[in-house]
Amino acid sequence: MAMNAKNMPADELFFGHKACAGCGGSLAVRAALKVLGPNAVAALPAGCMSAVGFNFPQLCFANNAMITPFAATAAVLTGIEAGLRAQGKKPDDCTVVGFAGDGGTADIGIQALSGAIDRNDDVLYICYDNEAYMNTGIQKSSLTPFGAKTTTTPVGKNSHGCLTQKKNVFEIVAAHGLPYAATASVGYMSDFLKKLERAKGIHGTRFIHVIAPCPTGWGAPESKMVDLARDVVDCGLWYLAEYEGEQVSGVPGGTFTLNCKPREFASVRDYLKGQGRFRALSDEEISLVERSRDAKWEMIERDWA
Ligand SMILES: Cc1ncc(C[n+]2csc(CCOP(=O)(O)OP(=O)(O)O)c2C)c(N)n1
Ligand code: SF4
Ligand SMILES: [Mg+2]
Repeated sequence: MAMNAKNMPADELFFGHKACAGCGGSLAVRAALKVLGPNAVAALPAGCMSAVGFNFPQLCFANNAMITPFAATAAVLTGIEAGLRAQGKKPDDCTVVGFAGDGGTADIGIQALSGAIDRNDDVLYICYDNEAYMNTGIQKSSLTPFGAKTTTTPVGKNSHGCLTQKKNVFEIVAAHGLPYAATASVGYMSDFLKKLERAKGIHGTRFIHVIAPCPTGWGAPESKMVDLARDVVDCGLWYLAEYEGEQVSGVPGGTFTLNCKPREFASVRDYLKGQGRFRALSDEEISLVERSRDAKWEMIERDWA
């Protein structure tokens, strides 16, 4: 039977950490390790999850875990996997997994990630996306969405928050033709667990991009984090999808699958206005966000249906 939020193992592998209450990133790491099990070997770059997880003498991982330089998550995964192989360990027994933030993945870590995919190293890379550099005080990354207020994209008389669009890392990664990639949300836990199980059972490089709200950076109550992680999917600003490369799907170029298509989109305005970081958005800017969502969905329905 597939794992879901009700039957997932009670054993905790990531606990006692110092994350803020309501942290979506820590929920993603905790859930992923329940699927990957105690033999998983984890690598985490500089970022909130390493900052809250490795506080000497308290290591908050029950499995093996280490911190990597900010840029080097995927390169360190490559090294760990080679080391385990040299020791005669079977990849099925111990998944090598990285947990990196949006900055650590889409900005400084993208070169190492691209290299690991190019070599098709047998590793699972999970990007927990809280949409800014949270650990250093909420600076913009290339996954910060249009309009969001951060300390480097302030809101004031002459500035309107983030001016750039969120980079599509899932499609950039899929364009490499790797065995498996997926998007997920901590608000759709059963879907996330299913994708983790799927990724665990595949060899070669796998990638999961999970949206993981942050009360501190998003300016919303911690009790609303799972709701926001659902709302962003329901209003169409984040889609749940999978890519299976040729070696898994057997189809030249691979296949994309959309896992959830809202019959009618929930309100983008309600999603945005529930967060302090978007409070200054004008009506015109909100309709710009809606138009860009609609253009994206037209592409999805045309190309992936
Ligand atoms: C080479 C280098 N540059 C900058 C830093 C400082 N730094 C540590 S964590 C961090 C932000 C990480 O952001 P993200 O990857 O999105 O993870 P989050 O903190 O949001 O979980 C930065 C800039 C560093 N550790 N190393
Ligand atoms: S700042 Fe955000 S991402 Fe970092 S620990 Fe707190 S809630 Fe989690
Ligand atoms: Mg981040």
